[in-house]
Amino acid sequence: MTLFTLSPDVAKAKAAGQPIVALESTIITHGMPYPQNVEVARQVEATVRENGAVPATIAVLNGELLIGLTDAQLEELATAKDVMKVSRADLPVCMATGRIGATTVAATMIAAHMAGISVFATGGIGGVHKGAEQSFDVSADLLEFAATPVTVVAAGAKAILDLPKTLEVLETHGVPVIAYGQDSFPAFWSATSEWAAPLRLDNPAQIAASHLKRGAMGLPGGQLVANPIPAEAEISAEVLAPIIEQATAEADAQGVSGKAVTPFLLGRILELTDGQSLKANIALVLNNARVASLIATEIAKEMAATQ
Ligand code: PSU
Ligand code: MN
Repeated sequence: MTLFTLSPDVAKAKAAGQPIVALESTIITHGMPYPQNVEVARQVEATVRENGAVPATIAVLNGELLIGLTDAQLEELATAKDVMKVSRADLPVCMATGRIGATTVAATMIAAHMAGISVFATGGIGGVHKGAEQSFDVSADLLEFAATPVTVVAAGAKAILDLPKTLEVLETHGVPVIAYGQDSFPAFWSATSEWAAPLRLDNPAQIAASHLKRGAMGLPGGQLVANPIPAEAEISAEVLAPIIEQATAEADAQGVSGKAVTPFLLGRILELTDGQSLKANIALVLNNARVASLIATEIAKEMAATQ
């Protein structure tokens, strides 16, 4: 049974042992408006290439799980209607029914691992939502980190989430949360938060070494590398707090639940910040693509040396 299809570029890179960075697609279909979504997806791929790795954007088109998209496929996904938001639970259903699906962090980790890709770059991960003690809204992303051995570079988690509860769940599941180059756990639009990250590493080689050690020890699960947004692109927590509060209140009032919560909040915050949040989002995604490429390069070097 064919489970996935590698793009020609990704197949070539795999055969040559070149570093590859997986990229998710929910950020394209449910995280940003058209046409910025496809422009950003192209910029992210270019950044990966500039930093010495090969990009593999992951999505489902007509039921086919694609590891690496052509430019035409990227455009098709970015403009498609009725795209499924595909997490662990949805991926086989989306494939079995021939639909179009955009992969979340969890599903992208699963697909990357199946394709032998160790590193993945995104914007922010899903986490424990505010009010989770009532709603029980905890993203499947968190449990995926405990199960699937992929190192994910993200800018921490958004302030729409409950950051301390998100960190607690990751700790319970034995997920290494590694701040890159600082002590504080980054909060997506803000480089720092009031919470310290449990771990800190300052260079890509150490992150690669720790990824490989986990694998060699047979520990299931991956690593979360929390990479702060570049200082010049930050939006202060004070500016965002009332906007997040308003968006969250609207979601509650309108009874938004389940998978729809994160896209709803992201869309409202974009409107309420007049697009400022999108600019910051783009800057941090590009920065994550860069760091992920450096980590993937170190892993590829190490694998070549030990073969
Ligand atoms: N957080 C962001 N931007 C995003 C997402 C989360 O800041 O685009 C997307 C990612 O694809 C993530 C998914 O995996 O939303 C999590 O959705 P949920 O909270 O429904 O698990
Ligand atoms: Mn959820």
